[in-house]
Amino acid sequence: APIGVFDSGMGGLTVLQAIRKALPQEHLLYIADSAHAPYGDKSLEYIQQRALMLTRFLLEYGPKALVIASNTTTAAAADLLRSTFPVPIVAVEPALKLAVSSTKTGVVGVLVTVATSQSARFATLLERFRQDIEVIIQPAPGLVEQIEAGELTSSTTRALVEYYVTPLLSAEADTIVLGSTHYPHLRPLITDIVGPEVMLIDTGEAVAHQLRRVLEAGELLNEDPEPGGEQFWTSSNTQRAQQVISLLWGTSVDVQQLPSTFI
Ligand code: DGN
Repeated sequence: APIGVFDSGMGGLTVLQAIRKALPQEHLLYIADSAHAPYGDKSLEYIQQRALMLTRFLLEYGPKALVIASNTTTAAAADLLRSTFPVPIVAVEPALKLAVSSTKTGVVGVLVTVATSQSARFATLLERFRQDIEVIIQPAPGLVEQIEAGELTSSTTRALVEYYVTPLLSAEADTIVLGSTHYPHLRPLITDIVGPEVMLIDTGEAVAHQLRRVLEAGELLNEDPEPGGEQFWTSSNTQRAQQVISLLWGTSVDVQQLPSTFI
């Protein structure tokens, strides 16, 4: 059985990459819900409706597990999905725990979408860490759009990143949590701007390991020695998605259209 992964668009590919590395035998299904991206400025109800819809589509393939490869969707809909569907669901959350062990100045910046920054789930997460370190929350509207357009190094993208990281650096943050699965696509650009001494932390690997533990616990790991494949869907223009996904995934891939009943 496959593993279903979804995001508002291209961000979850950073998680998919980590899963591919940790679990080379598994067959992976991926939906980029780009027709509805970005989720970061949508309402809670909107994001929940999309999460329910995409999950219903993936369930048609009889997956053994699902991965919510979006911090925004986790914050808005992880509890709802878990209480609605009986399949194991692995979710992604800004990696504050890793940040606590990395920081020396005691100041950590967190780049997130507006929706994540306003969510109750994120507030709860923050409370667990605020005693130990100073956490500066930096909502970063616009970055997801740049990545969706495949603009990883343009001057507009650079100007946005500079604008968002400047207050973090002024406050002496030495660690920046990439709190949206989109942002690791900008790792080279961000490193170029903040310098190599600032740690950038994302959650792809942690999610892949968590998925492995879930599969092991349920005796669901694929023992077949053949490497697994990937299937991609988009809710928006397939040609455009094919270009951007191929760019970000690193090899040329086929992208199918999500059936209209799920868009
Ligand atoms: N990639 C998602 C996240 O991790 O928050 C969604 C970003 C978005 O669509 N705004």
